[in-house]
Amino acid sequence: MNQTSFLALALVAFPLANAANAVERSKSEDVIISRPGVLPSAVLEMTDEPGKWFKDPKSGGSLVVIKPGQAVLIKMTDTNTDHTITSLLWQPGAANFPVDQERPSNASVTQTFDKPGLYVFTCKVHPYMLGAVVVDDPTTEGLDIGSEIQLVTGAKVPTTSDIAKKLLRTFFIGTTPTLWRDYRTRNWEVKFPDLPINLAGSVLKLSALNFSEPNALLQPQSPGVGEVWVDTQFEGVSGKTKHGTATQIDASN
Ligand SMILES: [Cu+2]
Repeated sequence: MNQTSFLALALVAFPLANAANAVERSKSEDVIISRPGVLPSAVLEMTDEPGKWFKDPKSGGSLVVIKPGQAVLIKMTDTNTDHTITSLLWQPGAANFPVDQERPSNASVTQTFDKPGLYVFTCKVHPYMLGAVVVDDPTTEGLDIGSEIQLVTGAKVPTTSDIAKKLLRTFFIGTTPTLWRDYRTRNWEVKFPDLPINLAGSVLKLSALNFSEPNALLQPQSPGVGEVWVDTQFEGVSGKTKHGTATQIDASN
């Protein structure tokens, strides 16, 4: 094939491939959204925006609160990449759980939640992507986190345990860029809102999980050799619309 006919083929094939994608995309979404009797009460939209990987279009946050029996639509209409919608932790015994899309795609999910408590989703390709649903029983005090959480590792832990509190902290820090650690400041101050949460019937404020840690940089004991490459999909750079950087560091300096 000569160059001209290759170019012509590429020009024809490219829009066709895009059109095929678009058709498939809307088809899969339509099928899921129009599932009889399941109308989502909230939406989490997967994005390429650092921290806002699963974004509630209403609040801009990564957590939606619904009532038992309601459904959430998790959709991938605002991302350039394929993902999976996968449960990271959920309520033990909850119907239709865990959720796991085996392969990355852009297929949406409408998920119904019956049991009050916390549910966290991630993407198997990008495990830092986190989004949460709290199924809140309106008759109880505070936001229902549940009494236990089932982890994807197979372990089941009480929500009052240190590991559960660590996971809560990790979720809220990971999805709130203003809480990310900044070594230019003296201390890493993590302050959460005074939001009442209900852990196994005991109500405490999310701010009880606040902490402060010194931002001390440790000097290596022996000089480095060669180069270190730091690759991040989080970092924004002015003038670039897509996030992500690769930084080369001379380890001997
Ligand atoms: Cu992903």
